[in-house]
Amino acid sequence: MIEEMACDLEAARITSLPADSFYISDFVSEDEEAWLLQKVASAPQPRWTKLSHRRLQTWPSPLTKSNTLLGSPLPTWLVSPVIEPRLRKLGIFNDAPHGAPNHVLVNEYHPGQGIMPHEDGAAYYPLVATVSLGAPIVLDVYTKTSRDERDDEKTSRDTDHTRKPQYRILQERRSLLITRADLYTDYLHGIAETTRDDDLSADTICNWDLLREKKLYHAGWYERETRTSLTYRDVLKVAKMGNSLKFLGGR
Ligand SMILES: O=C(O)CCC(=O)C(=O)O
Repeated sequence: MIEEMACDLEAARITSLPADSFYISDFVSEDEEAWLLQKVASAPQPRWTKLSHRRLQTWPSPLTKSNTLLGSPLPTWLVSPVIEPRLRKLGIFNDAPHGAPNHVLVNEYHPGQGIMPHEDGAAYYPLVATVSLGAPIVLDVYTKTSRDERDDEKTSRDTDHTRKPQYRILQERRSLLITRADLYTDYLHGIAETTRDDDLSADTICNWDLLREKKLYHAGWYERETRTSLTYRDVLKVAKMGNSLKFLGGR
């Protein structure tokens, strides 16, 4: 199944979205999903950053204030099988400065939790590959307004609960979602803080035709369960190990 993704990225394109996004519903197997979730769960407690609406692990380390990654390898469980061989075979990171992801955020959402509309910003090459584990979730995509361009308005954006998404992407467990280019730079994305995703149909979910288990959503809704995402990115600025002390404030 997964090995035969045949590197056919075009077949996975979400055609109703602005350029570019791709959805592969069967990216990791059930065994791999269970193994990855166990790896996330077995990370030492200090690895978790507790935020008000989710918790987060940052691998290999958080970026510095100047958006620099202190160069060190990702742990092997985040490399194989997701990066090697699968993302490499898809070739999506070929044009990124480091040719492969060097940074992974692990997000965990319990029912009722989410993430406010935001953009991922200039620290990264404009490409995110997200592996979803444990349960489905809907990612909302919003058109960026001129107000969003102004940093000083960030707070009001974060508290604007009336804002309606322009597109909705259903991410099934075990799937891969790739967003890049205009969709990365010109839009915001977020996840609603709800215990149930509803109004699900071919008319409202832009990757409906690419779903693996449409029948699960035929009632038009599902109850949220704990969902974990692995978001793979390429950080543009990387400090070589020898220079890391400088970034950490050492001599
Ligand atoms: O969990 C997700 O799919 C989205 C995460 C996200 O938006 C982020 O880490 O910036």
